Amino acid sequence: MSDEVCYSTVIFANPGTSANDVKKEEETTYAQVMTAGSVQTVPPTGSTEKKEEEEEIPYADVRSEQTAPPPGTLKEKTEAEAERDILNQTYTMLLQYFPVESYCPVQPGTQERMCGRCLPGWRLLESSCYYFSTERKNWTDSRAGCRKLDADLVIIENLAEQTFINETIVSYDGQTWSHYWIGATDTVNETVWVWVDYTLMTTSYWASTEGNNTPDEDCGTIIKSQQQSGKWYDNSCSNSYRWICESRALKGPD
Ligand SMILES: [Ca+2]
Ligand SMILES: [Ca+2]
Ligand SMILES: [Ca+2]
Repeated sequence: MSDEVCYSTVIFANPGTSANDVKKEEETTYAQVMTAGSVQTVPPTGSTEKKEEEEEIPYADVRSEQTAPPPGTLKEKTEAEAERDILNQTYTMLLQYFPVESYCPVQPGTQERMCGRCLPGWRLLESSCYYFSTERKNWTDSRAGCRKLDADLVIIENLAEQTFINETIVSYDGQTWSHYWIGATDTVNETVWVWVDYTLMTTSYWASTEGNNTPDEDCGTIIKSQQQSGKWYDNSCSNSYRWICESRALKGPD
């Protein structure tokens, strides 16, 4: 029954309208008829000729109506395109500030970029990256070298970090003895050791008798040696040693 054509005629008669007027309106009014699946216009009763003519006309618009996307799909496409444009804009801006070439080198085999959490040649421990130099410079210039790479001299906060750094320098090259600058200094207040981020040194791994300021030593190193590798020394900041940088690693996949 729901597919049957139903129509109704509604006449709003003004107060005072005579019965004849109502009748007149009734004769000339035709109604829009709706079925469950389509909308059709029903011509005035009695125009049989026109009805037949309409029936002969093929449904010329049917094909285009079938191929046109539903309004919902069109809206989703427009939204997706807008989102794509925003993402492209964000990506272009990121390329200006993020060193993509450094962190995401093109792989020789696939020619695709692969991003690492650290710069190539740096070593990762938890959320930090570490660089171990082969050059030698004084403490200030070593620190400047780290800062150029968006890093700073290493801050050794716990035994895990201390062990990792010691194991790395022990296996780093064939040298049996070498000092590496770390980010500790007591230049401002003698015997008050602070890190390069201005935090107070609360955990330390000094060699025995070290941290002694003898004769005038205000910058910290970690030593690679056969006897006491990994121990800390205070040294003259103008000495030339290797150095260790630390930077925050890029966030990896969870
Ligand atoms: Ca650290
Ligand atoms: Ca000192
Ligand atoms: Ca010393």
